[in-house]
Amino acid sequence: MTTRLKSLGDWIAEVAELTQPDKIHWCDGSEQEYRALIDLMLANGTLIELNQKTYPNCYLHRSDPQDVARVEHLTYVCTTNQEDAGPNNNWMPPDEAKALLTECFRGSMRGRTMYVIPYCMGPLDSPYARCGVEVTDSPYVAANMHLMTRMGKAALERIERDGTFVKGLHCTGELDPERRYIMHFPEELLIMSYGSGYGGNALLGKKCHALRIASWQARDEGWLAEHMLIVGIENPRGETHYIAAAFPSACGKTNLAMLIPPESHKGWKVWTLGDDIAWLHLGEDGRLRAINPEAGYFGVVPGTNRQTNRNAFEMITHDTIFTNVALTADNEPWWEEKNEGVPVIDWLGKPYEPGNGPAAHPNSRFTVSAKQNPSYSSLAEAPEGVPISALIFGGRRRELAPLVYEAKDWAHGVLVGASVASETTAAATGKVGIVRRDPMAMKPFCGYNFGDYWAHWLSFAERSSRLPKIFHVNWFRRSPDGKFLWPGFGENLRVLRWIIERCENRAGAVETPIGYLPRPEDLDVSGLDVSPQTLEQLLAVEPEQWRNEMKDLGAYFEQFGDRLPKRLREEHRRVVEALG
Ligand code: OXD
Ligand code: MN
Repeated sequence: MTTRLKSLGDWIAEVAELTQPDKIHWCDGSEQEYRALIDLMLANGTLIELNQKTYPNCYLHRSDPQDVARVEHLTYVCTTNQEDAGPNNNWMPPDEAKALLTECFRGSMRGRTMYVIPYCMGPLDSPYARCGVEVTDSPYVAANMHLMTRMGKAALERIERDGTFVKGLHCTGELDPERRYIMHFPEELLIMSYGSGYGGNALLGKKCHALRIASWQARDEGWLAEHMLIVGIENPRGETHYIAAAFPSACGKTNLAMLIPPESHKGWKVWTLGDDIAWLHLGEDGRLRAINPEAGYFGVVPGTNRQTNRNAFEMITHDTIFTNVALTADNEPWWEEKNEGVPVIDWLGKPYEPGNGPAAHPNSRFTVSAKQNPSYSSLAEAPEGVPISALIFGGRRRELAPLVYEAKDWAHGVLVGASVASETTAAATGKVGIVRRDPMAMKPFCGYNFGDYWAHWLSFAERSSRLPKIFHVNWFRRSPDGKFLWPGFGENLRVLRWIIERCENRAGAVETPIGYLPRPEDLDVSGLDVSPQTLEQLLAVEPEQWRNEMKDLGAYFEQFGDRLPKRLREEHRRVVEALG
């Protein structure tokens, strides 16, 4: 396979000249090709075959122990003007960044095969989909891209028709954490990633393209690329509302996206469209419509069990690539809170010793095609996407944020999104458990200045009067003695139900300075081990804590200077005044 698109052919020739691979393989996306990639990795030891009786077509990959998460401090947005990347991004002048990376890439594929992966983010026939081509020397990346994107022949045909694509150049390199760079050049629709094989750094369709580059394209073209799951919630009357929800990494997006209604909610169903990224466009009717640009899940494994996420638990029993999990004596994958089996080999391949820390890496992952999900929505492939009734923001906060609240209007909702803060998790390198600001859960992913991004969000109110309502949730609030107040997981449907019923003007609420909250009687907690006192704690708005929060948010906003939209400042002031 080659291409009739000259710009693509020329770019591949240029990359091959620079990197000097032994062979060039154009991926066609076929099952035979996937099989051959797996066989190659089994033969060279990059993959380990798992128990094929209980886990057919499942494999384990052990990454370099120093290459297990996204590296935000080595991720750059290289725009001509530093102001355009904003204080929310690391920045380097494009020429300097390219010169640095060109030296890394020079001759870097000698002795290796270069895979050319044409891919399409979004359904192939969707006007909202956008394409890219990733060039990589990693068969692990090629196999993961097969599961995560629509890649190969059909994507190439679309690229040739469109005549445009995002360029993504990836090389595994020496895996030296000191020589690792994830660079974005949004003005040229170009990504260069060197020195890491980890998903978020190396599967360029995901965070690099579908969020950082796409958020830039979206601003230019009038849409939004967001770090959001998409689900359909069907009530017992057979009506389905679609919602999109943004949470920082490893805060349970995959679990929420595959939620199984609890016993108390017979007749309710949850349909998954996406677990990580949503592209949102205004439809002709003024409603916001969502597509999931991805075709698979790259989910956090630890914590997945029959109770927390039965759909995922079943989905990953076949045709799955595991990365950095532990092994049982029966050669089955094992992870913390799997609640069955016993680990004997840890994620590093060493005999498991409880004193050495967790058996599976806390950021160990599964890669799997979305089609394996038992709750996969029949509209997941709809080219026009689904209409969104509610947008939800959430964070992992042990105090302050109540279980749920509703923004007063769109502009206030933008403030609510901009105020997201969360305890850090193992999805990125660095300290875990520190509260940091993560506006719209996009801190690591917004490809331009947050000030301009909020202005773009605000502008939607001028373009439509049928926008979704905006909410904030916090499943992670704790009692003073550190216990989670809310049971979470399937029971989160009770909160989603209030949200949906608010969208239908059928649920009650009380107005507070931070937004509308359910009164205790507005939430159905029947059959739950949640006492009236606990519910009160879950729904409490502590003015003193909120005054401090707003002060902190105000100080955070200052760094955006003139780029901070006036309207956002006004919304902030309004809440501060209401808090007294
Ligand atoms: C992810 C992340 O992998 O957000 O989805 O880190
Ligand atoms: Mn994510």
